[in-house]
Order: sequence, then structure tokens, then C-alpha cells
Amino acid sequence: MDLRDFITLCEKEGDLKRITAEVDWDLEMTHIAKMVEEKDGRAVLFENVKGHDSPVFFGAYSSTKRMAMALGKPADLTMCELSHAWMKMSIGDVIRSKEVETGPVFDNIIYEEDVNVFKFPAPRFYEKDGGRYIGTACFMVTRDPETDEINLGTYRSQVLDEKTVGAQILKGKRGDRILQKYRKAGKKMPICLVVGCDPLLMLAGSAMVEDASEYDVVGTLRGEPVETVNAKLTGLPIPASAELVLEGYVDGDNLRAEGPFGEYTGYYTDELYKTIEKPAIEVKRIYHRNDPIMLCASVGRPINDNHMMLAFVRNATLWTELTRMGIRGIQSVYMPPEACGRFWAIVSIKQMYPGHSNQVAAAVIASNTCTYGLKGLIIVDDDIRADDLPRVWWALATRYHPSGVPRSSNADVQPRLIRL
Ligand SMILES: Cc1cc2nc3c(=O)[nH]c(=O)nc-3n(C[C@H](O)[C@H](O)[C@H](O)COP(=O)(O)O)c2cc1C
Ligand SMILES: [Mn+2]
Repeated sequence: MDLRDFITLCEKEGDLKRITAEVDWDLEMTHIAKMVEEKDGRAVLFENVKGHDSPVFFGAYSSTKRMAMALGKPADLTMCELSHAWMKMSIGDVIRSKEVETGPVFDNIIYEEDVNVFKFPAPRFYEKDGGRYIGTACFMVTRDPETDEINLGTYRSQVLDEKTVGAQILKGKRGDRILQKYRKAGKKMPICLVVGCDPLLMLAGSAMVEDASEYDVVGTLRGEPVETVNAKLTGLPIPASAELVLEGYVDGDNLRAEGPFGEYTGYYTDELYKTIEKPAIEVKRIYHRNDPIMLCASVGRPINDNHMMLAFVRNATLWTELTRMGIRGIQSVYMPPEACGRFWAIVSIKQMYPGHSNQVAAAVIASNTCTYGLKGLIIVDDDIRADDLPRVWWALATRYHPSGVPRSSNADVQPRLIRL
């Protein structure tokens, strides 16, 4: 599957809204995308972006049905069931990516002197944003210089100038650990930024995969290898049918100011962040298909694209990690998109021995998936599905006591204050 197949499938399913009226990339496009996602539910293809001649696609992931379509699963599965399917498929035999001679991504090649990233219809999302963002549903390809392993990572990317884009690779991520290896060796890190491709590749780019290439994870999920071509300057593998790829280098010693950005939390990154300098890509080459379709994701208050992606991918990788750890009794795992897809986890277990729920809680907290951002965890018994939020509330009301001591009556409960 490539992005065009996915858009065709959306249209067939009645899940696509085409917007042919002229729309401004500056604040207007993102506002419309968010309103359509929230009030209409369809994905949106902007076909007429002011000052540009290529389209922009929003909302690929903003419904569970489209998440199922991206995964090639029946449209009526719940997010929990989809995460379970990912977990089951991803622990099967690995199907490695396949290098092919060439692909439509090379239909157009722009060389260094002609590189001007502003030629592409990157949107500005919110008023106080530091600029236009070309990478919100993207991924970046790097190679570990010690192990030669290929890593995919989704990091947001602001257009900083004609030949430079941001790469907000946060500290401690696999991408950062790779960058630091290049930096210590006194080298720049080769990198390819992919905008628009098989939607499952982008999801895998945002998954905390530590021990494999995400290309192989997607091959395993799809049951057939991802086809890649080698980018011409760095030799990094990129999807043969990607829409748009920026190739270049990150100098770990040359950070650039980036942001602010109206985030998926519904808040701007702190004003302080304005002065924080982050890695950036010096763009040397651009490859793109004819009429490249730019894949973007809405941000802001939940629930939109970003929250669904974060929730789905984290459910799937947390469930996979718990299974690999050999933790018993797991019935379902859910990181609610309402909680921005990453800050709260709910796990349903079949309790089998004293201390079992504590063991599960410790395992969740210790997982790589939950290292970043988990604030709280709710464990419920197996008669409640982790994604059945009304029943989870019922369990909190009747089976939980803030003092930790179970009581027969809830009449004298002293509530624990949560200050907001
Ligand atoms: C839409 C979206 C945007 C993201 N933006 C960032 C980002 O800017 N920086 C970051 O470090 N992680 C970001 N993440 C989370 C990472 O993609 C995730 O932690 C992934 O594991 C990073 O890849 P790595 O583990 O190979 O470094 C984002 C996730 C999603 C779904
Ligand atoms: Mn990765």
C-alpha cells in the first residue's frame, strides 16, 4: 500500500472529504482540517492550497475505522482489538524490507543549489507557532553507525529556512542515541525525512521499537516486505513509493532555535522552549513523486489525528512489551486518546496470585513505551475491558479506595485531592 492507495480506499469507504476551494496554508488549512475531523469525521484532501500546486492530506488516523484500514483489518474492530492484532502480528516471523532498483519517489530530483523547502505546502498550524511545519505525520530514517541497523523515528519538523528543517529528536530516544554516536565521532548524521507514504510506515516510525528496523516491523505486519530504494547521497533506504523525501545531514554540534508549537496537549510548548535549540537537517537533495501528496496531522486539544496515533501505537507496543516480558493474565491494554494517547494507561488483568496487580503495574512503568510521559495507571479486573471507560469509572467508584484499604462501605471515604 502507498498513500495513494490509502486515499482511494478512504474515498471508496465514504471516508474522504475533498476540498477544492482555495485554502491558505497559513492557519486556515489546519483550522478546517481540525473542524472536519471533529464534526464530520472524514479525512480531508486539500486540492487547492494557495500559492502551491500539490495537495495536502489530513486526518488519515483520526478514526478507529481508518486505523483499521491502514492496518488492513476489518473496519469494525475497536482500538483495543487493533492493538491486540498488532501485538500478535509483530511477534511473528520477521519479514525484512526488500531493496528495489528504483521507484516513483525518484520521479523528480532537486539538487542542493535548487533546494527550497518553501516550495511545498507546509501549513502553519497556530497563531503563536514559530513557523511552518513540514513534518507532523512524517518519519526520519537514520542508520546506527555501530550496528548498521536502520531506525525510523517520527519527530516534528519545522521549516527553518529554504535549506534547513528542524528535527526535534528528544533526548534519550533511539534517534538521539544514534545522533550522539555520530557527534562523538565528529561526524554529521545522514538522515532522510519522509513525508507521505504507506500510512502504516508512519505509525511504525512513532513506535518505540528498540531491537529492529521499523521497515521490518511493517513488513511483518503487512505479511510482505516493504520495498525501499537507496537515497542517492547517503545510501539510506527510503520507501520506493514515498511522496516526498528530504535528504541531508544533522550536525549534532550545530543546534537551531525551533518552535513554539501549538502541541497535541492543547497547549503551546512553554515560551521557554522558544530559546531551546534543537537538531536540524541541512537539506541537500529532495526527491518527490509528481504532484506529491503531503501527509499532515492535526494537533491541539484531543481528540485528533495525533492522539489517535499516539494511543494506538503505544497500546500496541505496550501490549507487545508486556507479552515479551512474560507477564501473565493481561486481557487488554488501553492508553486513552482523551488523555493525549500517552499520559494514562489502563490495563485489564485476570488476577491469579497475590501481588499480581502490583507486578503488572511495575512492568507497565518499567516498559520502554511508558518511560516517556506516563502519569498514572489504572488496573481493572478481567470483567472490564480496558477501553470501556464507563465501566472503568464504575470500578474506580466502587472497587477502589484512596487509602488503599478496601472497605465494605464507601460512606466514609476521604477523597484524595487531585490539584489541577
Ligand atoms: C505525530 C507524532 C509526533 C511526534 N513528535 C515527536 C517529536 O517531535 N520528538 C520526539 O522525540 N518524539 C516525537 N514523537 C514520538 C516518537 O515518534 C516516538 O517516541 C518514537 O519512538 C521515536 O523514534 P525512536 O524511538 O526511533 O527515536 C511523535 C509521535 C507522533 C505520533
Ligand atoms: Mn525507531
